[in-house]
Amino acid sequence: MPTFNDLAQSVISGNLDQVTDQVQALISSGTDPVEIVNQGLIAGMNVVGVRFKAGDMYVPEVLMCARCMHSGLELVKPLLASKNIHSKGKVVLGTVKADLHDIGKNLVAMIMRSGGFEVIDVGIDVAPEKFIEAVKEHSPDIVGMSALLTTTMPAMKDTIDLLIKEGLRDKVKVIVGGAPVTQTFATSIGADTYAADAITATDLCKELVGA
Ligand code: B12
Repeated sequence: MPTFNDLAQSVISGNLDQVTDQVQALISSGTDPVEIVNQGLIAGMNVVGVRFKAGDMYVPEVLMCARCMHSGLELVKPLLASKNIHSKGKVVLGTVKADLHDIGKNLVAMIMRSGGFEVIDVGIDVAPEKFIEAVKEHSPDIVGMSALLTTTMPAMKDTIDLLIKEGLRDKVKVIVGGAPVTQTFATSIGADTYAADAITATDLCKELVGA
């Protein structure tokens, strides 16, 4: 059976077949899907992040790693989703305008669903107006926004400001996240809360809806 480290290494090397085989082997052996994600897939992606920043990896290689991550997540998804049946609340979740990073957002969606939330994933590069449209259409309990770039973080504030302008701010709770986002930033833009990872995000959402 592969170790978590083997899986992380396969993500780092962008080897899609190997990632698929190893995730499947870990699932078959009864390994906790949350551990496969955290200790294998995310651990690998964290190393990719460090190397990318240092200039040791380039965008095409990172995209290969992202593909591996995506396929791995797709394999564990059904296991996570089957854990809960009753909806604890509805979340509209998206990556903000001009930001195309979706791995973290997808993970948050997956863990929230496994925690019993109905998640409406509005995708990437979501303009404030599109978030508002989704709020009007779905009447969620919570709006979740993800940003991975310092340049796109202000779009979170723009979205909250538009919620206020449209008279919708009191109807939803707002949670924000993504690597550059902090609690201080979240507070400064008027979000209800911030979480550094998908599991904390899900726990905080339960608190926000009183579940
Ligand atoms: C993968 C990646 C890419 C991929 C994205 C593929 C995809 N489908 O997502 C590609 C190659 C396309 C890419 C492109 C770019 N990237 Co990039 N990318 C990354 C990288 C290496 C990993 C991000 C990731 O997926 N991490 C793994 C996931 C699981 O972690 P996460 O996203 O942080 O999510 C967790 C938490 O943050 C939290 N969370 C996330 N979202 C939310 C939402 C809510 C509501 C909550 C509560 C919590 C939460 O929970 C998640 C799970 O625990 C990071 C490095 C890093 N350290 O973050 C750079 C990084 C984010 N990228 C960076 C840059 C500069 C770029 C580009 C501008 C590069 C370029 N010159 O073209 C472009 C911008 C494209 C765009 N317009 O968005 C910089 C940003 C610098 C900055 N401070 O702004 C980083 C930090 C790399 C670096 N150090 O230089 N990138």
